[in-house]
Amino acid sequence: MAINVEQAVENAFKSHKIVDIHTHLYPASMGPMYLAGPDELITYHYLKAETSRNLPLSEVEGFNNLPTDQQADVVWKMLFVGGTSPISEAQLGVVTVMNALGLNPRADDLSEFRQLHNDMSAEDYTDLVFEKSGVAKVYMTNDPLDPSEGPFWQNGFDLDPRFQCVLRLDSALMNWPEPVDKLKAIGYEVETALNETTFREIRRYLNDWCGKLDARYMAISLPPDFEYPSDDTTSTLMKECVYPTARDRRIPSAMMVGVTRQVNPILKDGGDSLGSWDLRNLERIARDWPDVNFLMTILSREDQHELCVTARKFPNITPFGCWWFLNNPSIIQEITSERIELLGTSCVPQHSDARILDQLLYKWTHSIRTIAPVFVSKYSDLQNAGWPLTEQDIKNDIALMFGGGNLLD
Ligand code: FIX
Ligand code: ZN
Repeated sequence: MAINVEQAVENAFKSHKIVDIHTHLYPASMGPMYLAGPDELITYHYLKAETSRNLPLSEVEGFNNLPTDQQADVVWKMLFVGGTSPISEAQLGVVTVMNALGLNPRADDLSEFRQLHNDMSAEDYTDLVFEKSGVAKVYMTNDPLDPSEGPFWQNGFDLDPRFQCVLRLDSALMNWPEPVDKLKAIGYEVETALNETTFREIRRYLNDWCGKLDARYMAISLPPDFEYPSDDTTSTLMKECVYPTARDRRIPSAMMVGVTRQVNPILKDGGDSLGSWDLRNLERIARDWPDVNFLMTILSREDQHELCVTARKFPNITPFGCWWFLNNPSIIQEITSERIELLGTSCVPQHSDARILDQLLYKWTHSIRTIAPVFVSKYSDLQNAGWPLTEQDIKNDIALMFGGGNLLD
């Protein structure tokens, strides 16, 4: 008997708890790393960038130097009270969050939201957000070389098991020899020259820290001109250190490619942009390292179809998420369709990239609102083609794709 596909997809998403494989979230026990509540939410760099579009250039720096709560007041007035309707994806996100928390999104100021947040402990707020968003686990972005984060790992702290670790490599590998002093300071005898000693010490760093963190994978963000093979320092370190470590430890190497950092530095975190990547580099990487699983997210929309085709050629490539400027309904719809059509279920359709805990309340609702109709259409086609589809089939597929896929838990 034919099932009601729409209902089955809705039920599958309702009954499955999400594993969010890329976020910038941290537990309350990590003190200042934990970001939550209205002031952090409203000063998310996406919203600050949108605010800066409305400010005279001469005022942007002053705005960025204000204390966070005052910045939040400026953003709130500019983007939610005084202006036109808040229909950008980042603005809509705030409305969804406030609605989920039972707050009035047309309030003149943030006082009601601040009150609600201040009245709860960080632990209770975390429970509330996880519960309401249907998220079971989030993967962090962990950098032992970060001056705020490092001491937590050096000194120890209680890690909420809902937060899993990912070793982020940017600051240890990019712009070599900049990382040399930081690595030396924590006991790794790297040299300025990219020689055997340096490679050995970086491999030791990767191994030690993947072990300490029980890292689910290692991740790095790379510019559009990243080439492999190449004499470029980052490419050399990926080849000599990261890929072999991923292979030996049997964890994925995640590459997030296409970011051009700081095209407009005055916007700080909001000042990064993107460019297209030549995916022939990925073909060469996947061919040279058949025993390494590559989790790939690429920033340029132009590259998405080619990424799917490349993944068809190399089973050790798993596309994941609609990253950053792609995390908008029109583009998620397109990317998810082409991934399912070319790769079936062998991809991880989405991650949230949440930086502020509250964002789990909108990023997932919004993504699922867009992704669910894509699945409904594919499962309807399958049923109409004569496949005796069951509700359990759909549940199994969604549990796999939104539970981290085959490579992760
Ligand atoms: O490099 C990254 O992981 C990016 O996701 C972030 O650095 C970026 O600023 C962001 O927040 C995108 O959503
Ligand atoms: Zn990110």
